[in-house]
Amino acid sequence: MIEKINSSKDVKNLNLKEKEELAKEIRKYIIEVVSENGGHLASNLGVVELTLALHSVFDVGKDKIVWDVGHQSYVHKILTGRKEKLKTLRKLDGIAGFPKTNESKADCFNTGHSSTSISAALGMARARDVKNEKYSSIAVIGDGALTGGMALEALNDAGFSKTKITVILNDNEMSISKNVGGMNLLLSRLRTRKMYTKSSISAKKIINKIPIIGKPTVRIIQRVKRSIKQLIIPTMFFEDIGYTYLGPVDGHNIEQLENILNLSKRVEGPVLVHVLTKKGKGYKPAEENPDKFHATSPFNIKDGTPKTKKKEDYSKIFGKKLIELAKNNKKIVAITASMKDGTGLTEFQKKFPERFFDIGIAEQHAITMAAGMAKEGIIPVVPIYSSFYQRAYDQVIHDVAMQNLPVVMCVDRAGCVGTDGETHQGLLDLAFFRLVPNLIIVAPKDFKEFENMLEYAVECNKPIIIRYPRGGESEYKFKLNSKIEEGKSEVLRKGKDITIIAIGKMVSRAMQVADELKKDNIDAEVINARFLKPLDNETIKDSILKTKNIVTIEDGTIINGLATSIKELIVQENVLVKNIKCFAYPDQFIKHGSVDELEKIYKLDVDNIVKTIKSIKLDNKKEENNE
Ligand SMILES: Cc1ncc(C[n+]2csc(CCOP(=O)(O)OP(=O)(O)O)c2C)c(N)n1
Repeated sequence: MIEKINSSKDVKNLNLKEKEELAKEIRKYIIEVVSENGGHLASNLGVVELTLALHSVFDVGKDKIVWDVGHQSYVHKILTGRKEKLKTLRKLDGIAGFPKTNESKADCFNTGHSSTSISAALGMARARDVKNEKYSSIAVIGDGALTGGMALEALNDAGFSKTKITVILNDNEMSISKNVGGMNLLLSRLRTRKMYTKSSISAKKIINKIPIIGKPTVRIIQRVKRSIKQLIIPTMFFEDIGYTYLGPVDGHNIEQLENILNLSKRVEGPVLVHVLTKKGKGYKPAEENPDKFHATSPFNIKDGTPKTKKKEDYSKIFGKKLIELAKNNKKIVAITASMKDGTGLTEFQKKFPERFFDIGIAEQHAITMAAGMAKEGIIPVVPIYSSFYQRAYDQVIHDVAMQNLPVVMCVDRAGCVGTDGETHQGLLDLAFFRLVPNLIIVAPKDFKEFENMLEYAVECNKPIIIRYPRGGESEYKFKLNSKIEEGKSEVLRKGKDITIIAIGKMVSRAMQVADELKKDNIDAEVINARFLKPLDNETIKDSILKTKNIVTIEDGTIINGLATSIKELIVQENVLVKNIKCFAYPDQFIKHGSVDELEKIYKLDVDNIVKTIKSIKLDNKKEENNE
């Protein structure tokens, strides 16, 4: 069946049995691809029937479907001409793991960060009305994403607006881990009303027989539904805030899904369709461990075991060290925005359940709540991925930094993250946090330094950012790990020809580069900056005065990070410099690919850095000869 499918139209032409067969084949295909390439498995397996029904009922392309987060868009990609290309999923120059408007007209809006879909779909619906056009605007949002502030802001606005918009609530009771929060409680009450599903479907059959579709019909539907529901469910939250609520419906029954979606088309104003799905559906290991298979590295299909053994990574080191610190300091608490596993807090929760807070996909709330706790003498530690810290920028400024509150803000997945692509790259945090007064910003060169920094952070009594990369430490083994002191860098290697200043993960690269240069008799001094803020002006200045040649290396954007800090120092201190070369990512959004591939492309690998440095040294020698 899957061979015959190249577009939505092909799906529309299938009968129910064929669609059910297609669903099976799509599942098999997605499992094959993700087992090779890695990616988001469980969420995609959960939306196979829902996606088929959406493509059957709506005119995808003309009608706009916004996929919240977008990690569940593989089925949609298969149905919109990207079936073969799915084999290149998340690979350099291959198709992305999230919707991309430049990949297909069927992807009407880019997503990656949670809880944006209702806002975007409402925007498109309002644009439609302003332009007096006709199309449907649909947001497909998970129950996890519904815990995010943005989603609630948009629900609030859309419900009141009376704008025609469809919100499909894909409820699988899971965020990445088990979903949390009051919204989830509300949904669990709605979920259990199975009786209502049946009666609503039969009510729908009656309504479908009414020939005239228009305002009076819609009003009748809404009145009938409301009166039935008010009897069964005491408070109909969605209805009360302006939606026609349809459902819950079995998200793996294509016929019922098509019926309810067709019904939703006839309702005027905002409508919310509550769809119950199973995360990981159809693949036992994913059904049993939907959290592990939310996003997975390549695995063996037979039993779901990973193809390569996972090594120690920064998140795990973080979790272990935090437990050790928390044992001795009862004031330490951990806060996660729905990323318990990803940030390494699973064990912490088990050890200190009363000091662990999963607050939903709500980074803004996480930070302001942490500020509140810090104000009352608690030491909150908040690990959030770099790109999701973007969400909480104002909270870091307004609630933490401005009040100088000691919140330990751990920026996980900082720097280039690779295959998740541009929405998930953590390349901007050094730049945007550097602007904020009062913040201390540090980045460790290896696990040991990370542990030391964490220890320092919980004791420093100031707002502090610790940024660290995805994955493990580099293979370079450092001999030195001196005590962390505020604003003090670490000179790892003495040299006279050139000063290499690096931060975080790139410090090991600097050492490798220095080793290579030595082979050519270039004697590099290597400084581990440690603190981007406050920068160790004194040590860096002394070194530059000696070598007059500077190289900076960082795992972030070229703007306003380490490179900019050093350039500012040079100007402010009026230091005479012969050469300066800065290695960082350019001022653009960086696509998906492996970290190694991307580092080569952006000339951040050892070979390229060495080549560039050698070229400037040759220039120097020429200059010296001329002199
Ligand atoms: C702002 C932000 N924070 C965190 C994440 C990480 N994240 C990706 S998917 C996800 C859970 C989404 O759950 P849900 O919306 O229910 O979708 P499901 O995967 O269960 O279908 C999280 C926390 C994100 N993408 N964006």
